[in-house]
Amino acid sequence: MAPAISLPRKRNFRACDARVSPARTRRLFHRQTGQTMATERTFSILKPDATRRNLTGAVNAVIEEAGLRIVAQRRIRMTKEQAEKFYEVHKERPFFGELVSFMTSGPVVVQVLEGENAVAKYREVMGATNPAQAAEGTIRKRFAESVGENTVHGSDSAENANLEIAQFFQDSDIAA
Ligand code: 3AN
Repeated sequence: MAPAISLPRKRNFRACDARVSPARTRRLFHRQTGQTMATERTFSILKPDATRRNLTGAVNAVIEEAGLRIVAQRRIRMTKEQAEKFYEVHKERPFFGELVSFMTSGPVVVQVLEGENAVAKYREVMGATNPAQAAEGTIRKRFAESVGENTVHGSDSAENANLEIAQFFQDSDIAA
């Protein structure tokens, strides 16, 4: 599990850039230490195994308890084309067909999450890809059924977060 994130208290920071768009990260600059603290956005999907088992509220509670804010959310039925585009990076992997078929097997909830270091924070809250290896208290440990049907997706970098958010949301869909 990633180490706990420890940052100076927020009131010591001032915003250098007040606008947070999917393509940008607001950086708060600490005058005394010169450190920056990032208010980031990440992209999340509550997968078909979560909607099928009526777990979207339970998963959202874990997300919110971790201090992440759900600033955009929509329940959709992903098309095969959307799923293939979204998981294009995995297209040579043996599980690609199975993954696309699972992601289109039922409704999903696509979300934009915002918070300090949201990308890393959400990865920590989700837990390892394989629920058998996920840490106690993580979403995948608590709810995931298998490595394929593992309840949630979260972006693995700020750059990918921006690309993934842009695939499903416009700036005007996001209310921070
Ligand atoms: P993560 O979602 O933890 O970033 P990735 O990016 O390695 O994991 O994999 C993307 C998705 O592909 C996973 N969330 C999971 O649904 C699926 N997946 C990964 N590895 C396997 C596997 N060995 N068998 C079946 N599906 C897999």
